Amino acid sequence: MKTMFLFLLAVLLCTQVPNATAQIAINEILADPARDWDQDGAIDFRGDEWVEIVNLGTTTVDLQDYWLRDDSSRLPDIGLSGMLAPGAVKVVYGSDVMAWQHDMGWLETGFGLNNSGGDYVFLLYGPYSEELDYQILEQVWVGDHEAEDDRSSGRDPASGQWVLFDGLNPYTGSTEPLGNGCEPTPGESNYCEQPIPDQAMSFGGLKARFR
Ligand SMILES: [Ca+2]
Ligand SMILES: [Ca+2]
Ligand SMILES: [Ca+2]
Repeated sequence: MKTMFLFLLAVLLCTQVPNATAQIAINEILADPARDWDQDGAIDFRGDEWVEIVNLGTTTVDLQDYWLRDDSSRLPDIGLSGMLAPGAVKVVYGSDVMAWQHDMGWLETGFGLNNSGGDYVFLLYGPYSEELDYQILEQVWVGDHEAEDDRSSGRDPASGQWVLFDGLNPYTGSTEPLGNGCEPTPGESNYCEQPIPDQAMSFGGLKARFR
């Protein structure tokens, strides 16, 4: 009976331990830059790509042992570093990736996010591994219509759903995620407040509004 009690206590304690790696998440991705996003004075299809991460938890996280890559190989494109406070975001430019790859003595490919056909962005966790056996914390698909000039895909902070920040290059198609009319927000919260155009409101919506 005592053994059973200790076993149940152990199970309870194990399930109560918060998952410290669950706080960091991919927040926004821009795969097809047409402007100088990293502000180095040049527009570069590799250097100006960017991926933003966010700390969704309630404690500051040391980003060591977190890695990002696309779907071209299992090799990480960059190992992250620094501290990220609760609610804070951090943007990683392709030029940051290339500088890191340079320091590692690797090919300077940047993220290499596909502009057509789509691509995955992976957030990985674990100590440096020759075998590349990192834990995949998250993988985000960036579709063909998302990877167009200066459109980013981001996590809406209110709903948690992915939306298309198409303010610089409006998307009129019907493939999810749909555009929200806001410009990309590198290094800032994905907050977007766009008034709903009257012409886009349905008759039912108008009736409800003026009832
Ligand atoms: Ca640039
Ligand atoms: Ca690209
Ligand atoms: Ca953002």
